[in-house]
Amino acid sequence: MKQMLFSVVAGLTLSLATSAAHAGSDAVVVEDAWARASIGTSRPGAAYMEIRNTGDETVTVTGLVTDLAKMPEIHRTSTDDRGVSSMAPAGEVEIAPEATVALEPGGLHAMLMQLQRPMKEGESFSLTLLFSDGGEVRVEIPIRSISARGPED
Ligand SMILES: [Cu+2]
Repeated sequence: MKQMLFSVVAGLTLSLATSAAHAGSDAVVVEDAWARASIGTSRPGAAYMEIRNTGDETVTVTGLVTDLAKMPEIHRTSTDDRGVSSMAPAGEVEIAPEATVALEPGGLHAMLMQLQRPMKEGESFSLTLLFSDGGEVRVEIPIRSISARGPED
């Protein structure tokens, strides 16, 4: 009897693990990541990408980690009614099921403060997105030219 109970429990655990494979941050896909080259390290860099939630539950980005910058943070640029733009930390970023959040010039972006080395065109760096469910998504980000405006430049 004890033996049978164990196998039922084991089977249940297995099926839960299988269904969780495409839920939460495991269901996150990052596309079109790019960054602009920097002149040096005195000013912060920025990176852009599309973060798509292919799952059926909301996911929350809680932070960023990269060895390129000591203080990577998601910022939001906003423009007031006089046309003056400013930016501030965006805090946690929620992505609804089937939704895509774009990090793009003039909007949300990954701000790379305290650069540890210059961002050189043609090189790439890795950036890890941290999620509230404990998951991490690592993205390799190609560095485009200093005048790039999108992932194809
Ligand atoms: Cu910023």
